Amino acid sequence: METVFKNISKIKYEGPKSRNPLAFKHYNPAEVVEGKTMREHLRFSVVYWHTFRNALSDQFGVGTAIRPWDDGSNSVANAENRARVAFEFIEKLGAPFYAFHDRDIAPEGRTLRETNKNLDAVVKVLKEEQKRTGIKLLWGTANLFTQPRFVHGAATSCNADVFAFAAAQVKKALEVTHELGGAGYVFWGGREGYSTLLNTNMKRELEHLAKFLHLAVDYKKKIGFKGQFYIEPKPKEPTKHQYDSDAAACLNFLREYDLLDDLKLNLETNHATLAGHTMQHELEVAGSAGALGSVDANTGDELLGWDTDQFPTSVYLTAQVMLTILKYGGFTTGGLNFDAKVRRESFEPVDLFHAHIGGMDAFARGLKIAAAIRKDGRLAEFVKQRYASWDSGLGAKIESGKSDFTELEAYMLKQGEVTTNVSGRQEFLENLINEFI
Ligand code: XUL
Ligand code: CO
Repeated sequence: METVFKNISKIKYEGPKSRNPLAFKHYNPAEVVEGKTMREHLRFSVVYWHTFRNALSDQFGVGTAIRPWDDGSNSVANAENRARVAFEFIEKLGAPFYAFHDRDIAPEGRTLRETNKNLDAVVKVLKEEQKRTGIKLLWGTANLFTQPRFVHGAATSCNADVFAFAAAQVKKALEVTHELGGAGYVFWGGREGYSTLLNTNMKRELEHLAKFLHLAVDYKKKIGFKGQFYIEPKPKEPTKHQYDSDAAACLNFLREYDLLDDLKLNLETNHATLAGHTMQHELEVAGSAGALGSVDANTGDELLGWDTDQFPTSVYLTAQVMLTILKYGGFTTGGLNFDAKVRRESFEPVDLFHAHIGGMDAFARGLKIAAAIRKDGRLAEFVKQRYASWDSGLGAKIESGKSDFTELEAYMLKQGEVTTNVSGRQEFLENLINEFI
């Protein structure tokens, strides 16, 4: 099948000198970096919601997107056709994965039964297209935030019936993700938070969220779904305070409710920004806890304070992200999922190609730069040396639990003062990174 993008041929790697806007300059899928191909390292994924369902509206204006294949209706036939177009796009782009919310692939019906039937019809098409193209599902998820029933949240709603509806919806979403061979499943708590504490029993809501996730883990085991579960941190939007606000808060929640063995984190760059962190910080927090699962690869706008979900173009950012991902051993089940949309002004179908090519090239460069920094070794050596006082003598004794306050006091009383501090050399290190960019 080739219909919609007939004027665009398969996107190829042409190298850094190419001036073809519809070619990769850096993403060379078969090129080996640190023993793995770029394709294996980066595991790019196209998101269904932004790329095929986002009309590009904003707070002040209606959607601008021109999508000739979409008849604008909520019919199942339109959804099925859209699914085939989506695969044509992903195939031409050469991304190995995609991700979806249940409600962006198929329309909601009048009842849950009808909705499930709609979903089954589109899943059948997705299954055929996955088989035809070899494109795989990185993760599935359920939209538990758009429909008005979720006004007070889903698992954390004050209304037990809403919890039940959300459970039924996630049950079905897990079944279809399993059927499509999904490598993972994401929980993003769209409205799991609060707008005012005046009407909120926070403890009870958190317990319900934990209960919900435990029930999902139980069901996953019951159906034999082996994909990885992830929780996706975000501090605000749409609620004023989301419970899963950042990587540290998520890990604390998972630990408190005995869920740490079953969920890793799906970290999103723009969410890190909203939380007042860098993406590298979030990756480091997750990585050091053994919970770095997957990445929603986008970026925000420094001048706008909301979740703009832009495609990543900063090589400095991608180099830092890849440096941390490589440090923690690279992706296993996860990948770089473009949870990103084109700007409202970029309304033509070809813009979808430009945006993804740019993001893939930015990450391919980031990967190459990170690998070069690691090969050079000076950065890692600097960090190692910085902690050298812990490798022997008193430091090693403290780390191994063989010292106590009495000994440390005696040691310091003898020394009188600390005379061994050296510079952190931040500027030197920033210059070092720039040598590679
Ligand atoms: C919302 C967001 C979601 C999740 C999946 O900000 O990032 O699209 O990635 O529900
Ligand atoms: Co996301």
